[in-house]
Formats: sequence, C-alpha cells, structure tokens
Amino acid sequence: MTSIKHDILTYLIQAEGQPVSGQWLADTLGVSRTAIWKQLQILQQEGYEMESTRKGYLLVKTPGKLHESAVAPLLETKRLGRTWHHFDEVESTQLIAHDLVRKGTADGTVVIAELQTAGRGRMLRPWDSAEGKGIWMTVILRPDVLPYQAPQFTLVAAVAVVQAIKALYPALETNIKWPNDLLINGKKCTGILTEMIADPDRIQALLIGIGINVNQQLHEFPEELQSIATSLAIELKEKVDRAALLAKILGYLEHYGDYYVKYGFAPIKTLWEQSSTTIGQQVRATTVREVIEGKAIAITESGVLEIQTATGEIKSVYSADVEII
Ligand code: BTX
Repeated sequence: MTSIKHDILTYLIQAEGQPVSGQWLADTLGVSRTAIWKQLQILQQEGYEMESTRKGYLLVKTPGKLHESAVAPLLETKRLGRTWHHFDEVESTQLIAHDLVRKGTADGTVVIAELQTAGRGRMLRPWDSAEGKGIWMTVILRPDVLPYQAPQFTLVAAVAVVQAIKALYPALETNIKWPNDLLINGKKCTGILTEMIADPDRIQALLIGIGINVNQQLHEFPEELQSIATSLAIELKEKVDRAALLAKILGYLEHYGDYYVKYGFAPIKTLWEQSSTTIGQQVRATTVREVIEGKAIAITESGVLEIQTATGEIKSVYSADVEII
C-alpha cells in the first residue's frame, strides 16, 4: 500500500467517527489536496465508505475484509505483516506461501484469504475455511535456526494466539492441546500447521499456517465438525473484529518468535504450560508407527511430549495426534 494511502486511512480510523479535514491531511502529509483526493478515491474503490462533510472526510464503513489497508493501521510489528498478500479465494494459503518463498519473499510476509477451497491440516487432512468467517493465513518466517527447531514454532505460534485472544477477550479461556490445537471449552477453535523449506543444515523459511474460527455460528460448520469445533463468536456470544485480532496475533508472534531465536524455548515453555490441557492427563497419542497410552508428564525444552506408560517407561513423542482419555 502506498504510504500516503496508509497514513490517510490511519488518521481516518483514529478519528473514530469524527471528520478529518482534507486540508489538514494535505498539510500533515506534505502533499497536495489532489493527491489526498486521489488516494481517497482508491480507498473507496476498495470498499471503504466515506462521507464528505463540511468539516472533512468521515469514514463510515470499512470493507470488513482482511485487506492490508484494514490491518496495517493496527499493526505494532516491525517485520510481520509488512509484506501482505490478500486473496478473496485460494485453494490454500500454504500453497501460495510455498510459491512466494521460492520467489524470495521477505521475512514476515503474510498470506491471507477470505475463503480457502482446499485448506489443509496435518497429513493433508481438510481444514474447513468458511468465507469471511475466520482468519486463514500463512506467516512466512526466516529465522536463523536449525531445521530440527521447526516444530517448536508450532508451540510458539500457539502461545502467540492464546496471548492475543487473552489480551482482547480476557474472559475466554483458551487451552493448548499438544502440539497444534487450541481449544475453548474442549472444542477446537484453532489449528496450526508448520511447514518448512530447508537445506540440510539451515532453514530457508518456515510457513506457519494458522486457521482460527472467528465468526462462524455452529450451523455454519459442516455437520461432522459441529460436535468438535467452535468459534470465538460462539463462545463470546458476540461478533469479533477479525482485523484487530489478526493485528494482535502478528504482534505476539513477532515478539515470541524473536524471543525464541534469542533465548530458546525455555522461557516460552512456561507460558505454553500455563495454557496446556495436555500435561498431567491420561492421553492416547497416535503416531505414524504406534499408539502410546499413558500420562502426559511434560514437554521438554525442545517441545517434545513425554508420556509415561503403565509400565513406568517414558516415551518421547515428536509428532502425533493426541486424545485426552
Ligand atoms: P489438524 O490435522 O490437526 O486438524 C485437522 C482436523 O481438524 C480435520 O481432520 C477435522 O477433523 C478438524 N477440522 C477441520 N476444519 C476445522 C475447523 N475449521 N475447526 C475445527 N476443526 C476442524 C490443523 O490440522 C491445522 C490447520 C491449519 C489450517 C491453516 S488455515 C491457513 C493455512 N492454510 C492451510 O491450508 N492450512 C493452514
């Protein structure tokens, strides 16, 4: 987005329903009134509705989509979300992200879609991504870490989403089910899928796919998900501002991602554990090779789940589907 357009929008949003004078915008931004007018036309074409009053321009309606113009004024990040790709419809934001990585896109690039027609979870399981109802995004990170550390970013991302929801909706309790599900009242509201493009000794990019059910009502989920899925709006009984939530998530993701690169997983692990529903529970973990039942006793400093079986043996689980039994 041009920075003049971005700045105009920021002032209009910050004015919170008060008119902003065209002359004031021109003087403040050091451009002509015609330049201001041109950018306002573009914003209107993007779906921002404005009224022109005697005292200036009044923003009356935003398009409600997760365009860069809607989220950028709320962002407090340095890198995350500073390159933005918004789509009305894609198969999967992960596919677009893979392509962008190949083309050398910047650290912090965000790919976001209103609708995914082939959203995917782990092991290519489908991820239901209803139009305009959720946050369906992939964040591309290029941290200076080793390939074995990639799975820990799923845990870092989980903490970031939990903290963002907590900051905006303190009454909601969001729990993490190892490794990649967020639950509210036992039902899944978020899934995280971390993919990696790497050389043997170096990560080129991490593609952190985050799917959050935000404004669906129960009947809007496919029937087979209605007993296991929930959305923030269902739990809060009110509609949620997706742009505000998205900006918060990116803020926390940048913060905890940077923290991880500097200090490792240990300090973030404490936050993870505070929200975990897994530790201390009897669980069944289905891995590609075996099914392990026992008590989830801890996650390690590298994010690996440890399960103590009935014989007392402690098994390390690197990747699995976990049910609490
Ligand atoms: P997962 O493999 O842990 O979960 C997939 C399972 O979750 C499905 O088999 C189904 O049972 C259930 N499920 C599917 N859709 C939903 C939903 N909307 N809400 C609750 N449960 C559901 C989780 O994988 C990782 C999901 C990542 C999704 C993001 S969206 C943006 C990015 N692009 C993309 O294609 N995937 C990621």
